[in-house]
Amino acid sequence: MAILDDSEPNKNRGIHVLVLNQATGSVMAQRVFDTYSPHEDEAMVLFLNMIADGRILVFAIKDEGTFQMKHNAREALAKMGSERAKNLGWRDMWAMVTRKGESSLKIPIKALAEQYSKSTEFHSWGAPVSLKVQVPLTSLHESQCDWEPSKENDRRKEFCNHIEGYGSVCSCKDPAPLVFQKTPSALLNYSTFDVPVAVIASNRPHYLFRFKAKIH
Ligand code: MBE
Repeated sequence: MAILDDSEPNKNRGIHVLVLNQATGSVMAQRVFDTYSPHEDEAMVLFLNMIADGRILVFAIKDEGTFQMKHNAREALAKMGSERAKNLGWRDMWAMVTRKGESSLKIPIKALAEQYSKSTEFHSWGAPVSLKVQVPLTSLHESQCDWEPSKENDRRKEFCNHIEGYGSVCSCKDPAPLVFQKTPSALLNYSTFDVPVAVIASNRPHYLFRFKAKIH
């Protein structure tokens, strides 16, 4: 079963990242960062940082993934077990499967598999790479946070077991609230209520969760 097929040429250049659930193998997030272009490497680092420990990550370059990939992003990939990230160059091909390591532990992480092929001259690409790797699944219990039982946390568990990339919503230690007061008391003196709000996410719903508003 293919979990990603992106064979159409001239589309989705850059570093592709798939996040798999370590207990079920299902795809929890899929992104592509066009690290040929500026600042996409910064977005990639932000994304990688918020992924829960233990997730399985699959990386692959399509076309070009290094022209604007700066030190921080290379370092982030190296910390996740890549032995090649620091030297990846123009039109090199690269793929890696790794497990997101425990950020708190300072143990070096080894990738489950990594392959690299060099572009030998400016006008050509590295030869295709191919990885074959078997990843043992963990138990469901091990794969999720142990939030205290509540209706809100049941919803959180359901969401966070399926979708990755919403940061603090799925934080084990201090998760963001899912339930909001309808009318925050600080707004009671405002004269306009019941304003309809349209939320449009198109095909990038992860852009919706941006910040937690605090009203004092
Ligand atoms: C581009 C195009 C793009 C492709 C990108 C990365 C270049 C050719 C010459 C130069 C720069 C870019 N140059 O081609 O093929 O479609 O995404 O390379 O592979 O500076 O001389």
